[in-house]
Amino acid sequence: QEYTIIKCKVVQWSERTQNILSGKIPDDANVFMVPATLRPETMYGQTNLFVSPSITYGVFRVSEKDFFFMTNRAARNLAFQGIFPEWGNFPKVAELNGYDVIGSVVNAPMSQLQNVYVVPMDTIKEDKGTGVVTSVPSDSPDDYTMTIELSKKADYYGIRAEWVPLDILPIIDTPGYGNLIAPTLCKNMRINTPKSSQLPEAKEQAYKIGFYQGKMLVGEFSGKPVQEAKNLVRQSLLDTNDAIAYCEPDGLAISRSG
Ligand code: ZZB
Repeated sequence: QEYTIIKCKVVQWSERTQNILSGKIPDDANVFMVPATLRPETMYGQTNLFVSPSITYGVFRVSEKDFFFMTNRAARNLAFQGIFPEWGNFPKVAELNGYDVIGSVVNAPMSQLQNVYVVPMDTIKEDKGTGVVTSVPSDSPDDYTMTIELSKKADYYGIRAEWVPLDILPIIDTPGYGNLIAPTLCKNMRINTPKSSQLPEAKEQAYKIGFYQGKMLVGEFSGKPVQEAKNLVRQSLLDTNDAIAYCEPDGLAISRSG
């Protein structure tokens, strides 16, 4: 799978994380939380960043001043793709639980909101991508149901309701499903929980319809079909150094040992 890794720079750590990281990274360090996405053209619609409260993440040094927050497994994979200074090495300077970083604020490149809060998502898989997921509730049924869930049960999830924006902005138009395909699909399929067994089907549909019939409504490539805009947005993110390319190995040797 060819993913795009988005560099979401931390602008404010949660208090727990400040304590854990103190002394472990330089004062002027840039730390990026790095979600992996298959849909770079949706980055305009990011509203949150998801981490799993039950996954252990690392902070890895990618250059003197730059650090990435992701799973061990992702760091190991990236170490064989020329992201770290030394081939095969992925120096870890700290370990954090997803739980620790909830409430931190990151910059979400291209997003209409600019800065977004880090919030929990239980269904993140440890063995996929970087273990960090950017939330695009307008176009991802998983993200939409989690957004609603979090805003309804903020206390239960240990967050503040205002961290989760509910004014979901349209970014892609599709015939038949309007400009908010994820909420529309969830409504049509009566999906109302992030644990719904219907979500994979909704996701499949959203991918297909978005890609083959979607048209951009915002950004530099507004008016263009998603099929065209996808690579243009990706290239633009790579050019501004807000993203890096990431190939997920499907061989077991590497991905299993994380
Ligand atoms: C932003 C985005 C916007 C995404 C969208 C999807 C959609 P897949 O399809 O199963 O291969 N993701 C990435 N890593 C993880 C993880 N570790 N656990 C759970 N979800 C993860 O999954 C790829 C997509 O799943 C990625 O692309 C990411 O969310 C999420 F509008 O990034 B995506 C219809 C989907 N739309």
